[in-house]
Amino acid sequence: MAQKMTSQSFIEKEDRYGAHNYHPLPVVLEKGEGIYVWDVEGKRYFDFLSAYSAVNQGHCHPRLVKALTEQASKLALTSRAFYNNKLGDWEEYITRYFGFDRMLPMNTGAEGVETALKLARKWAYKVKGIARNQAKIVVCNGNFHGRTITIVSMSSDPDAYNDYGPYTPGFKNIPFNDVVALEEALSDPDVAAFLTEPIQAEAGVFVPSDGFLKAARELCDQYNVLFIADEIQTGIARSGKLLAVDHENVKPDILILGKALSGGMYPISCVLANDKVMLTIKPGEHGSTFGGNPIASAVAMEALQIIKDENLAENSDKMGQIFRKELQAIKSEMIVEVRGKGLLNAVTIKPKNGKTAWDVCLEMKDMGLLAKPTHGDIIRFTPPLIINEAQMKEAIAIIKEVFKKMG
Ligand code: IF1
Repeated sequence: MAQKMTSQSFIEKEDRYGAHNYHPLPVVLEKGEGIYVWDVEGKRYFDFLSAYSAVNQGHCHPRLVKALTEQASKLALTSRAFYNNKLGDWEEYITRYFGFDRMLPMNTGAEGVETALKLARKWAYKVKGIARNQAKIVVCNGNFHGRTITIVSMSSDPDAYNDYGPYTPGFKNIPFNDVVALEEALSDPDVAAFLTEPIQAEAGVFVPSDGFLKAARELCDQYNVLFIADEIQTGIARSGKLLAVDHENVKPDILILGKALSGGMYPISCVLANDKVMLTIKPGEHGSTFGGNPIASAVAMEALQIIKDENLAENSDKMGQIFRKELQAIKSEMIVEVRGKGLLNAVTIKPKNGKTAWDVCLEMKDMGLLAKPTHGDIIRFTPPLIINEAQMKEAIAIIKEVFKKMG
């Protein structure tokens, strides 16, 4: 009889045969349902990472499983060489949902960002009238937009950037949340676009000052520059509103979505824009084998409808307030700051007795709650948005217990 494999054996196998581009927490998951995941030993955990906010709707949401399996057993992929009977429905649905003229479907977040960059450059040459190959795109230090060569070319994080050159030119980095630097950068007539995350997530959940996004929008209008919002992580109710730009009633010219657009079922991303931008790209000038396939179309529509039907933006806002209030009340020398919006939150950790954020995460794992440290001293807390108050209180009790133990 085959013996059941233990966590350790799965970890050793990945370590032996996989590339070493990750350093995961030592937990091996095999099942997920709602806000919970289970490891191969059958232990249950609160998932406070949600696959980096892809699983906003909760693990294996029954409506998403149904949408995926029904469409998978009928028609999975046609390519865009032919029409399919789902893509138009999704395009109509999502453009009405977010209020744009058109949508362009891709798969991963990085592809969505690349698409937005290409659109901005096309627009620069076809509409704004920038001289060929001169267009610049302004980005923020501390950004995270993905891992392609072009995207890491604008990264200020040495881990993402170093040893991947030569780099793609055409980017200008400025500090995040700095209106003065932004105006100076945008006043260059060769600037096509300003690309930003409305809240810098990977950098450690940095929420800009109130008014920054609005000021950025106004400056983009003033200098005839496109405002591109990367809401791959902040969007789809994560920050307590449908989009993080909604906190300041700002509408981007180009909106990039990914992650929770599929509720974690499948890699789905897209870019939304109005005619004047989107129609600058003509047939044959951009595309993807899988983008806009029938499964993605069916899953994405259902994933967005769940957000509305289950009032997840409202719940995210409410649960986020409880989370921050309770965590800010913890008396621990290790907690430097608790910050965030909705259920996109982070805690900055000061090491104590040689114990770091990593050790806090290990301790939380042992107590049944999963979260991951970033940049050595920050822990992000981003549970699925379906978490209810009783569950949130239970999770907070675990976190309190851990800090009580560790000081
Ligand atoms: C990894 C972090 C999260 C993103 C924004 C585009 C993308 C991402 C705002 C690219 C992706 C990821 C990728 C994942 C870890 C991760 C991450 F830890 F780096 F910071 F989410 F918090 N724009 N974010 O956050 O999307 O191509 O991956 O689909 O390990 O790289 P992708």
